[in-house]
Amino acid sequence: MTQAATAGTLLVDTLVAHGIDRIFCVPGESYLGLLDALHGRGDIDTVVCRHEAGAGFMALADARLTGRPGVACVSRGPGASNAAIAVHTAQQDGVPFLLLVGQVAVRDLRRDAFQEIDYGRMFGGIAKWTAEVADPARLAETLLRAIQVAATGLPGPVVLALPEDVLTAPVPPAAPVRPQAPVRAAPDAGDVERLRGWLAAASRPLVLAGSGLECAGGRAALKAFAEAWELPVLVSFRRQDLFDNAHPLYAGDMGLQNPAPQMALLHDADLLLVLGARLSDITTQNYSFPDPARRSMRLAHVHADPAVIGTHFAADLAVAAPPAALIAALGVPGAASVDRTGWIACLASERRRIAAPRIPTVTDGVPFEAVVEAVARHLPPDAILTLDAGSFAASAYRIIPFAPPQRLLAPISGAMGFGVPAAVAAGLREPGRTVVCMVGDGGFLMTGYELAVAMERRLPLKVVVSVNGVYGSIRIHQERQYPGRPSGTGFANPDFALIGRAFGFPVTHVRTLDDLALLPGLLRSAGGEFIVVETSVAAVLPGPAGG
Ligand SMILES: Cc1ncc(C[n+]2csc(CCOP(=O)(O)OP(=O)(O)O)c2C)c(N)n1
Repeated sequence: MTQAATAGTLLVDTLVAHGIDRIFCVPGESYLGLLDALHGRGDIDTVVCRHEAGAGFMALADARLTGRPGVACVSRGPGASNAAIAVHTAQQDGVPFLLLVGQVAVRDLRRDAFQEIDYGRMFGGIAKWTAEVADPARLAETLLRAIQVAATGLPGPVVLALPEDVLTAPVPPAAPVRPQAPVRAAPDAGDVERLRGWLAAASRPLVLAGSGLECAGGRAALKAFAEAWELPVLVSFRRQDLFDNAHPLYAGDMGLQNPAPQMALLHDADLLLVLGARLSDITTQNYSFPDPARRSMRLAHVHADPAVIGTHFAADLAVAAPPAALIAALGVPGAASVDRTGWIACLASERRRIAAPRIPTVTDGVPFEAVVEAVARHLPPDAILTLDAGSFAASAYRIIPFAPPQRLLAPISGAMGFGVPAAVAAGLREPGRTVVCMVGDGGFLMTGYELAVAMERRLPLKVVVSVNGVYGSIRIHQERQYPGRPSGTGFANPDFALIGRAFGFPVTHVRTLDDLALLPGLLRSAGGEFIVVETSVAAVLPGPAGG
């Protein structure tokens, strides 16, 4: 049956015109008009999720893989509340995200109608922009702005509330909103010349690379730039996949707490060139790096969004342009005059020291670091690794030597529940690649049921569940601050093997270090694998074993 032109169809046509070929949803009666507009469409894949947090996380992971806004559709009130974690994560991670929320009918707006929420107030503090389309005639312009806001500058979440009667309202037959040309900002020629001089003269330069380089060609541009100019590269928090970690110029990542000897070395840099990263608390080690009172270190900050420059540190040179544009403008260096070999070697050897596995001897299970070490050695070169939040993940950030095109999908926000949905989205987006998810028992029981989507779509995910019966990260903090007084951090577990089987996965147990010999085969297998690791708690707690 031919579809009458409604605001719902205009919306879907506009998403498609912007290259959006997949949306993630949990249905609601508040947006039946949008669901109907999706009916029978071959150009957009509707992924039906089991919880709005899962839908939102899938949309964020998809956005990180495509560079386009991820889209989740959820119902009003309860649905939008469940999706809030994804809005927060998109904001903290700087990921373009459109959350489309069904809303009560226009006549009931602001009457405390059934399941009504004023989304401007609800998401005001975490969304980049929130809008409610109360007039179908304003849908097109609102969509254009929503996509533009989500995707430009520092990308982020946009929430659109769509009253149910607006979605079904007829609109004049019209072409979908056309994508506008990309907004290009170019670096100032004088700044480029100045920076060329600084880069040529620096004895101890450092590049700090961030999400702004997570774009088509960004990683290749960073590599070519670092090699041409002989620049060691640090990556920002949880962005290890921007640069080959085995490259002699790799200097490591900015983590939750970098070791003091490494920080002492980094403070010795005489030029810090920040490319597409925000200088936020973790990346700056709680605003201590660079030293705000630095005397001998120059700071050049390059970011597509001027609003993130100069927030905590006065830059000596500030460029509001995409980092890849600056790299292109800098071109190639003249003849090298400064010998940086010693500096580069020091940074690399410090990084190697940090990355060396430290597997303690314990008797209460497998130290998860041993699992990570095995994954590090056998991760296929095309792999996408998704990490949930938890103590099990700490060594993955340290040890796994990511190398493009490998990808790491892990939220800067530290949101639990991201790992499994992100793996599902990655499996859908990159069917030819190996997708591995590592998740704790706590995190798995938050969103692990999204494996139902993997089952439905026959995605051969490799899911590694670290089972230790505690919210380990929090138990570690608790032991440090309140030794011997565990409270609110332990729990009983279901039988994870049964859960894995219920979702159609073959299950493998890892109970001893010897069982890890199975891992290479499991990572290479053609089908899905569900690996249940009986993880030691003693290995990570403060004390003789955990250190
Ligand atoms: C949604 C959410 N709730 C709570 C937290 C706080 N938190 C961070 S890590 C963690 C424990 C994770 O436990 P688990 O998944 O079992 O992994 P483990 O730390 O034991 O390895 C908690 C509760 C969080 N980051 N996100």
